[in-house]
Amino acid sequence: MNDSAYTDILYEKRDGVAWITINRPEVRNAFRTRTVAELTDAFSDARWDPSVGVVVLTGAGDKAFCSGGDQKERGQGGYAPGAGGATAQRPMDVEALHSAIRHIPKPVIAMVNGFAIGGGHVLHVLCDLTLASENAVFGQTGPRVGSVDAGHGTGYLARLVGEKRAREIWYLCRQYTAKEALAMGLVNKVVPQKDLRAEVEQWCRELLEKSPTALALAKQSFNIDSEQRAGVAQFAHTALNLYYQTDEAMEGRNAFVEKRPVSFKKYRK
Ligand code: S0N
Repeated sequence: MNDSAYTDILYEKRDGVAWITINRPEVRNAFRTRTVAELTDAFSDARWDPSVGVVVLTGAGDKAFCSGGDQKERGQGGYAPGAGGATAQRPMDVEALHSAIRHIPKPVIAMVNGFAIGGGHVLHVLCDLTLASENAVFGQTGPRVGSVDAGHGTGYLARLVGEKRAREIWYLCRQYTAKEALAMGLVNKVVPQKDLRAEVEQWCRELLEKSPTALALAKQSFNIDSEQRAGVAQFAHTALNLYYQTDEAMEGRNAFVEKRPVSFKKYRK
């Protein structure tokens, strides 16, 4: 894909840093099939461009980093195939994006400037480092909207915050402040929103001074312990697509889109 063809993201390479920005602020930077394809493509470009030493992932505007899968694109059976261009007829492949973030042998910083929710929360969890603004909000929503990332989304989160906390986050679907996220080891640093970009740029400068090969080896070494989860992630996304075909999953999605309370009671077995 040619980056000039991107419609859902902004992609800019400057002074050794690749800035990847989800550009759908009208839906709190929710990703649709096309967004995921573009993000994966940009990560691939950054991986192979020797001028890039660090990648920053963020969301456009001052309200959201990313609110996960676009619930308006989601139907019975999952997300609609990408429309047009290189993404035509391709299903949403979140697992490929997760893999791209994990396997690019360069540090990836999540610059969380607002809501990091659902699948958007999983994206920041998978980045190497997270720098957040004071107004950032963190959380999963899967069991409320009839969706779950049972691959890295559950397993890798538990590595970061521990099993009890990870289960709380997924089961209760609560929202957590930036201060709470910092206390539970979910983010590296919290700064006022007006200082966030400067803080990220400072971390990038420090990273760019370091040996790229040592950084790559460190990242790949850290990844080894959780790599067994990659097989589970493939399985989990296949299972998720089956779950999306159920009336139970659609109840969660429909309640969000129709702005009404959700009712799962009849699905209890
Ligand atoms: C982000 C939230 C908390 C923001 O609340 P706020 O500020 O009150 O704004 P709203 O009025 O709710 O939203 C403003 C406009 O944006 C639309 N919008 C927001 N999020 C989405 C979205 N995800 N999809 C589509 N539209 C969205 C609103 O509808 C509204 O538009 P208008 O004004 O036209 O009504 C709040 O918005 C929120 O909770 N959003 C939903 C977040 C969510 O449930 N995301 C999906 C979560 N999924 C999972 O947790 C598990 C699954 C997973 O991780 C995954 C794995 C593989 C593939 C996909 C996913 C996936 O994420 O689904």
